[in-house]
Amino acid sequence: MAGSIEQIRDYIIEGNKNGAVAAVEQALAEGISAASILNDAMISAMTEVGARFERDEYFVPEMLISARAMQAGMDKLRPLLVQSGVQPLATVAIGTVKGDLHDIGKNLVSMMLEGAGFAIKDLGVNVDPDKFVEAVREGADIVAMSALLTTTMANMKNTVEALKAAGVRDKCKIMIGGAPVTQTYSDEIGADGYSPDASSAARLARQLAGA
Ligand code: B12
Repeated sequence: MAGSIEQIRDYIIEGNKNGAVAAVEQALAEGISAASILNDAMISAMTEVGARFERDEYFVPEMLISARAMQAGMDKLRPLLVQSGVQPLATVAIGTVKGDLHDIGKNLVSMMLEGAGFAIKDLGVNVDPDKFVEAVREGADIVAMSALLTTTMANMKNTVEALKAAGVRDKCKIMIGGAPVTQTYSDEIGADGYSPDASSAARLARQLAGA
């Protein structure tokens, strides 16, 4: 049993997508629970991938390849997790702000958050502030915004203002990121946190969710 878990973990860390899917199927056939596969293999693997990134042993391409292997495994697991009533840590509504079409970093953050045990509602790119408001009304606990252009960063502030105006600011935590974004900017616009990369984003989200 421990062997299958170890194998899924290794395949994800190596970025072997087909191997990860086959190992998840094997683990399920052996009767290992979806919750155990999620916690002991998927989350554990993505935590290790994040640690390697922080030690400069992995870079964005390696992290993306591992995250894709994790997601392929998650596709098998997701329906079973829902069926067995496993609760995510929290729901994150993530999107690239209005006017901005860059989504590589946003997608990576999204995958790392899913790998850390969060449910993801991906709003895509060029996301209007009202769409974030709607997502919070529908139950998102965390709003995660990405911006890669100095000109679109202002829409992070506009989204915070829209959440306030709609009376839902206190129903969610707000985290922001993207190459031009800083902690100072996060403080300035009244977000709850900033992180510079996908691995620290997962840590920040856990902290914001109190997990
Ligand atoms: C790829 C790219 C594009 C692609 C985007 C493809 C796609 N699907 O995303 C295309 C070609 C479409 C593009 C278009 C443009 N681009 Co462009 N692009 C880039 C480039 C080369 C790489 C960005 C990237 O993907 N990086 C890799 C990812 C993994 O890193 P990341 O996005 O920074 O994300 C990490 C962190 O920032 C963080 N993070 C990201 N989001 C979030 C969110 C949260 C919540 C958290 C916590 C963390 C977090 O975690 C991520 C993972 O570690 C950058 C240059 C650069 N080196 O950044 C220019 C760049 C961002 N682009 C730029 C420009 C100017 C443009 C255009 C205006 C060009 C034009 N004249 O048409 C258009 C704008 C289109 C639009 N409206 O958005 C400028 C921005 C300048 C500025 N300061 O405003 C840059 C910096 C290039 C430059 N040096 O001039 N671009």
